[in-house]
Amino acid sequence: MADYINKQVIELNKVNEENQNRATRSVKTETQLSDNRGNETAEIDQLQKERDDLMTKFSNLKQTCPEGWQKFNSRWYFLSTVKKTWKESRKDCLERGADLVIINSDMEQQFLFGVNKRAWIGLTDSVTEGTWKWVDGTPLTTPSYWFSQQPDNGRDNPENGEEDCVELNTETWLPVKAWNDQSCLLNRYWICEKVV
Ligand SMILES: [Ca+2]
Ligand SMILES: [Ca+2]
Ligand SMILES: [Ca+2]
Repeated sequence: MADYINKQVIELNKVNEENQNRATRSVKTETQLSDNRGNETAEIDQLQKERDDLMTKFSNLKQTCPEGWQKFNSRWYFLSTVKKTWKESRKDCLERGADLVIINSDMEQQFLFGVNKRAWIGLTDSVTEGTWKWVDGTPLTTPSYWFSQQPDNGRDNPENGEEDCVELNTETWLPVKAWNDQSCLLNRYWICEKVV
């Protein structure tokens, strides 16, 4: 009988010990899991940070180098390298997600004068003779930068034809006196403008 009881006690102790071991293992596993979770969270944070850094770099890159464009006062300007009629020039700008340049200030006028090319700008009186409108439909109000005697609509001489489009003539004239109305069918360089 005593033997039997002893055996049972030993057996119970064994079971007890095993249970304790199991409990210890389970605590260890839990710690391990929570450590892993911690590592995963850190890894996700790191990846998100890397992604944000790359997004910033990418958008900076986009801002700094569209081919052939230059930035001035949060606007982008494209100066063509070939010459076209006013209408074809405008079409090219629209295809670039822009439009022919609209000049809003002395600073912009001075800047554009600096491109040093005879170029079309986005101003025309082709709808109503003598009523100048920008390509966005707004009427020309001050400031305007006509050369003296301009606009003259080809001196209103029918032999010269109508002059309904505006070129920036930077060859010899003053920066703030550089607009000339010209026949829209002549080929000129052109300047596109867009907001980025
Ligand atoms: Ca403008
Ligand atoms: Ca005209
Ligand atoms: Ca003229």
